[in-house]
Amino acid sequence: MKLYTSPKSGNGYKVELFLNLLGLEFERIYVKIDYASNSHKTADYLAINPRGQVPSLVDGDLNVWESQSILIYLARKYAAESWLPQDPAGMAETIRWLSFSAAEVDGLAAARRIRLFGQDHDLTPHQQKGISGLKLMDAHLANKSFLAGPNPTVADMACYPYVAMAGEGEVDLAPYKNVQAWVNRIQGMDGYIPLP
Ligand SMILES: N[C@@H](CCC(=O)N[C@@H](CS)C(=O)NCC(=O)O)C(=O)O
Repeated sequence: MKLYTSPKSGNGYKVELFLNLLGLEFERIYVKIDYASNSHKTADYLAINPRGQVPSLVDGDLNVWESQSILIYLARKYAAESWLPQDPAGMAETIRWLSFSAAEVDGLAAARRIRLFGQDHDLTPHQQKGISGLKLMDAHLANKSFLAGPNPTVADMACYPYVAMAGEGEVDLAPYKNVQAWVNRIQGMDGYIPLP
């Protein structure tokens, strides 16, 4: 398998983390992202990922792009069922948090992008969106070890990177004790890797 990612990409990291937790072998290929020139959107790379973004996973003849979609692919193909529960309620709960990762958690990602890559956007609305998500997650995690129940699922992989790196977008995790405990739980898992 080949994973196209970039060193600071939280979306790439969620896939790389999951691959490591599953103990799967893969080749990491870095794509040099340049937001100013879009020079990474080459014809060759657009043939793999029509958005020209990272991450993309190539497994044999199959190109999978969009990080949540890659997590689902890996879970179905290579992981125990608990990573993507099959029962209707468990699957609905898991998919809900995958959606959440692309909504409120994406506010934290956008705030980080503005700070790290100097994008000329207003930070505050993205931080506020992320904070509303952290409040909701913190209440949800009060009596749960992981987002979709007692076991880790792809939902935890999807949400983890940008929540754990919220500080890089100047959002303080200190008020969210249950979120912090969840972050620590993921960091304690066998095969855990920090952002490379
Ligand atoms: N919805 C996409 C977002 C991917 C994304 O925003 N990737 C960033 C790096 S984290 C990227 O490639 N940015 C360059 C670009 O948008 O051209 C996913 O979840 O995979």
